[in-house]
Amino acid sequence: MVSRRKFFKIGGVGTSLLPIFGFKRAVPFASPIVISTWDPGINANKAAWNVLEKNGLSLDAVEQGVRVTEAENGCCVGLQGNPDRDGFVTLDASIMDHQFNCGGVSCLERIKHPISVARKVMEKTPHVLLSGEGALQFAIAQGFPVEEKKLSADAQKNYENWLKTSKYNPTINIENKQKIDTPLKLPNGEFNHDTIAMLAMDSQHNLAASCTTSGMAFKMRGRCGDSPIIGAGIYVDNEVGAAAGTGQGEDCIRILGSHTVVEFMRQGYSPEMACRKAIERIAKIKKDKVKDIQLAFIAINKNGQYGAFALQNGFSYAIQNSQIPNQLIQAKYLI
Ligand code: SD4
Repeated sequence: MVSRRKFFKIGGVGTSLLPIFGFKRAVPFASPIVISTWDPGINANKAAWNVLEKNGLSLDAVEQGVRVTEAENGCCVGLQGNPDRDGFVTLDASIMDHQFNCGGVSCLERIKHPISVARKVMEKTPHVLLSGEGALQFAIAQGFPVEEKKLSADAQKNYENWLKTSKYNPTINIENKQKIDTPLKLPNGEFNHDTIAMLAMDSQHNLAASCTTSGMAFKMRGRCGDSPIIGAGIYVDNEVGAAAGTGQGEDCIRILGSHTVVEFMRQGYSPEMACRKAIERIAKIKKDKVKDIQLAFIAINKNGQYGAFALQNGFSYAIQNSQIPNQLIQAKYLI
């Protein structure tokens, strides 16, 4: 058994040796571990950790974790999020376990916990993704309560504001700029956001990922982002690692971002470097339009090492493992 002190020592060496030795366990596992996107990740991590510290499954942890954010007061994830340009809140979510089982829903309306519907898609159907009316019918058949079609007070205000011009220019993570100029704090002190993605490794060293979002504010009706698309919004390969993306969904889909990050980790890159390389790929594609978008990734590898990287300043992620208490970290960024 390796002592804690020794762990940190070996951990440092292990990190630098990783590109040479690949995944030959240069470091002991730092598990359990949970990592999630943006400031609301702090509260979500607490719920995930409750599962992980009792030797629960990473799959349960990532579901329970993001359910907190889906229900959180004043948070834009879930039914409290901003609507599409026709005034409907449409939700995307996905989940993936350590055995390539995965499920998702897109454009789901009036269901409080799309992440749990995504899990049912994974467990109860031969499919991976259900969308729109069909997803809703499936949720109802699975016993999920249907909520009233109603915008939250904040979303109503935002929508009315947007209707004044109805300019179709959906930009993701403009809050990135707001956050720096005029921080919008929630009553509980956390920053508002429309998406949460989470990765976890449990004490059995099994990985899982989840993501849930109200998507891009004032999007076209029927628009589906990266979050429910396996390989784009989330990806898990239990031999290598797990990754998740947030930000401009269309650009994440373009490079199947989360899968790309996992493949970079397979090549021996650290989680942070793997995220960075995926971001660099997007930057190269977007050329002079790169400043118009935000995109970020989080990742953990099979050794329990974690990392993140963003295109622009303003991306935060929450991390907790057996050595590090739950905390928020500002990610490094490219431009
Ligand atoms: C989407 N990727 O719908 C999501 C939104 C997001 O931070 O992650 N916002 O495109």
